[in-house]
Amino acid sequence: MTAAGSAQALFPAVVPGEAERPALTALGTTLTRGRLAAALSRYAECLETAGIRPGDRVAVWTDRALETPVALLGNAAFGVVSVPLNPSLGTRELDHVLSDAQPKLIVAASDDAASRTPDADVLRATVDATGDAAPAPRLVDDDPLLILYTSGTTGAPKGAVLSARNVAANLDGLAEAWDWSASDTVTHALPLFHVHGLVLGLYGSRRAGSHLHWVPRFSPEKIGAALAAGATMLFAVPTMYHRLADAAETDPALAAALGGARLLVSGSAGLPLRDHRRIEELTGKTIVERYGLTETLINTAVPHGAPRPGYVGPPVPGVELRLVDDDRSPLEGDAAHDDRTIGEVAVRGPSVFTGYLNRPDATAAVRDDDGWFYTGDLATMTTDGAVRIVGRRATDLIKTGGFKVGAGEVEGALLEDADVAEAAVLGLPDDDLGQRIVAFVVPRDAAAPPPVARLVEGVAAALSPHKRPREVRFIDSLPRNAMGKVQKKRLLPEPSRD
Ligand code: MLC
Ligand code: AMP
Repeated sequence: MTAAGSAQALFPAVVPGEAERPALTALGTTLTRGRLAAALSRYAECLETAGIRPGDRVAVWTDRALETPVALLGNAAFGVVSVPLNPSLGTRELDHVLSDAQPKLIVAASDDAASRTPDADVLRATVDATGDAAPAPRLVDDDPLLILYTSGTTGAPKGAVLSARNVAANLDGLAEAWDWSASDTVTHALPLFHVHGLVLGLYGSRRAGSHLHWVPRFSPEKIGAALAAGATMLFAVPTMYHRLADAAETDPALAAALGGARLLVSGSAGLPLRDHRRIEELTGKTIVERYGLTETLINTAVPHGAPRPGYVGPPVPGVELRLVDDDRSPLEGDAAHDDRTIGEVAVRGPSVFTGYLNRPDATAAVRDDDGWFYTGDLATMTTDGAVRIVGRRATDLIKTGGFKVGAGEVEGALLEDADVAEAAVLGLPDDDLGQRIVAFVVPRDAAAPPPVARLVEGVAAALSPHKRPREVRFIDSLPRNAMGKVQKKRLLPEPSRD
């Protein structure tokens, strides 16, 4: 491994005298800093026994169990590259990820998960927090730390390769913006196979030295309990805040618990102003938003102490950000910061990923020779640098519940059904999910369309349940222009077309 430049550890070592402070809580178990360090050392020994060396790729089924965060932290500390796997991954997507990433080992916290990959080398993870802790060897270097799969408009998801330096630089910038320190307790109920829950929630807590109270399955009650037990920061997607607001309307204890947090952070999709206001009215706290992508990590963040609903904040310290026009030329003069002129967000800096695994073509399409990454997100900017996200270039990218879904992959899965002639998938506005996936399906036989449940289950089983259509509408034909190209916008009700 190269230890380019800095000799700083990715996660700080346990300071004598602080070993008894809580580090990780999940499902009723708390590991202190000392015991967590021991558990990571025991886990690393298991990896070594399994023949794994620093630099190897290890996939982790992200089951809702304490073993999962321990394995993901252990991989990072030991220097292996984690490939997190959504436990609900459908067969087609799982085959793709495994053949693309070629992990040397798969770590599973349950027999269920282990049984899904019978032909692979599987390590059944346990949490053994006994014995001594070896000093954390992983340095902040340019070697890969994570491969995170993320959807595009078409085709199978791509593996974004993030280095230890990408992650460390971004987390240090966020710690500065949010005054995030070892005296904080973060709580979140996010899955550990995406940036939000994994990089910010899990790795961020370790890097800041704070306590993480992970709630493996979201419910307003469990988040309320974690806050009431002393969590100071909450990370959540807008759908969760929407549901928290609904619940807090009839649950004053939940409202008080939310109001007691130091910082409520929303991200992964835009938080509607309506939900901003509801939370503020119910709790007295204003949510701060931050905006990011798997490939770039977090680009902007509203700082602690300066809430600004409707804006995702100025760039995170260390991130260069500018708005560009259709030709990727920077907006100039007033247009660059009049809070009116819309441009595409481009970012540059140490948090931008190293590239897509096995896809130099796709990497070149999003990052230019000067290191600028083009996000596809459309935004305005104020004179003091606050960014407001107003849309996305590609209508074929859907954000539902904070998950990114490519319309093309869902259409492909629908077309696997023998009774489907054509399919077009759109994200329609939804109060709870932000966007809900709606499939417009042309059946082969209009008199005998396939059962909706079969289509929905088919997508869930091939891709992943969160990619399933929430609604299926049968139509006679897809609208096309004179060239025969499908015009999805004509499937929308008039007011949603722009
Ligand atoms: C329901 N289920 C089905 C099903 N219907 N399974 C198969 N077929 C069907 N037809 C199952 C689901 O698998 C799930 O099981 C359970 O029922 C509930 O599913 P759901 O209805 O889809 O979940 P929902 O309640 O809508 O979830 C809402 C949510 C979730 C907010 C909890 O959307 C969520 O966790 N979002 C977080 C997304 C996130 O982390 N994004 C970060 C991306 S990183 P089971 O067993 O699975 O519960 C990024 C960068 C950045 O964007 O800036 O952060
Ligand atoms: P993903 O590929 O899952 O990492 O999703 C990244 C996308 O999520 C971005 O390109 C944005 O479109 C969207 N996103 C993330 N955070 C926000 C936010 N705070 N407001 C609006 N959109 C967001």
